[in-house]
Amino acid sequence: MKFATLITTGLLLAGSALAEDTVKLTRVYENLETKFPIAVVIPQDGTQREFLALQRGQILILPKDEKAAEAKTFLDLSTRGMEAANGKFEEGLNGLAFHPKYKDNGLFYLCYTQQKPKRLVISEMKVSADADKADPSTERVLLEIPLINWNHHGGNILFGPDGYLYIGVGDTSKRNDEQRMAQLKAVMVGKVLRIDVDSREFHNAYGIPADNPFADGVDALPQIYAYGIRNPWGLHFDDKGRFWLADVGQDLWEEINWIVKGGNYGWSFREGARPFPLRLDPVPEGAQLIDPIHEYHHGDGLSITGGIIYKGKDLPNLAGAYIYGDFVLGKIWALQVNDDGKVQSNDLLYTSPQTPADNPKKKPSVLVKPTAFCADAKGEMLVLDWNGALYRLSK
Ligand SMILES: [Ca+2]
Repeated sequence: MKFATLITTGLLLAGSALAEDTVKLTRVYENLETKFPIAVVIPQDGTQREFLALQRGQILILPKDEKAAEAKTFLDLSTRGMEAANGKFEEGLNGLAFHPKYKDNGLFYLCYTQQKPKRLVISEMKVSADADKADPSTERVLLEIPLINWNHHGGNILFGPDGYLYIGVGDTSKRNDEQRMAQLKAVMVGKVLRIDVDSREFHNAYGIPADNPFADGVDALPQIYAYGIRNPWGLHFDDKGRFWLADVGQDLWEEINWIVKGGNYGWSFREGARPFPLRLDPVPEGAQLIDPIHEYHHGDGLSITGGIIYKGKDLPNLAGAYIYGDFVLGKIWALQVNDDGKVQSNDLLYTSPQTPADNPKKKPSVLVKPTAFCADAKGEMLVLDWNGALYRLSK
């Protein structure tokens, strides 16, 4: 009842100031408990099962019947103590990826936070004899990355077309990259990492791809694939092999980047495609800072949630568009980009009903806070909402 009031008020207050939505969000799985969803991932095992990862440490298998009131629990790590008391906003389970050969080896990968000491854990686990149940006793920790704050650590993981595991790690700074981590190649925070989970070279846990940009580990950690990243949220490889990464901005600009091997994406010398005014030391000579392919100002949104290329059939107008959103203001856009990275169009598709805060300095309450954009088994677009709902983009 409270929610209904909020929505009505929001719509009334919103008035004509908001652009008209060109898509709808249709609620799906409304009878399931889906608090704090962070990803829907489909393993390449032919079953087309949709695995829903929840930030509090559970992985559910979404039932075929979208009206069902129960889902199978594939894994439950909710008693692991992933979050600190003040960490519930960003800590927890942040990433899930299935091995490209999951069908044969039953292996999948998790990225989650742990406390005392605060760290990001990347681990491997195996399915049990029951294909719908993971076996937590098989867990094998690959990598642990020390963190010094509860926020800005990213944590999305995915396999690239090369079969290697990519890990997006934020700068672990509360603000301003105070520790100057993002440019420092001696730490794994503020980076995109790439590791070979099939190798046992590194402490017998994983290997370093021979063509990683700093594979020799001299003056830079060999796990690093790209750097100068603030808080990556939303990693995606498209069919053309392009690697999309949304980097959450701090004061003014939210970014969409195309990541290339060894690339330096600027933070904290730059925020978006401009100098970051709070960093006064000079950019090292010869440094090549790569600007985002697209950015938006904090007048339009406050925290980017990266998405994926739309490949479904229901919304032909969106064919080939990169669908992404803003977590704080509840917006969804479609970005069309040339092969050379030049933006052709950026259309606002949807704006969540919202209620302005009493205090104008505070953020509004929005109904839909997108945490991820994921393809369902038919290739249609699911929008995951941190407030606890799943939606499908529809006409
Ligand atoms: Ca950047």
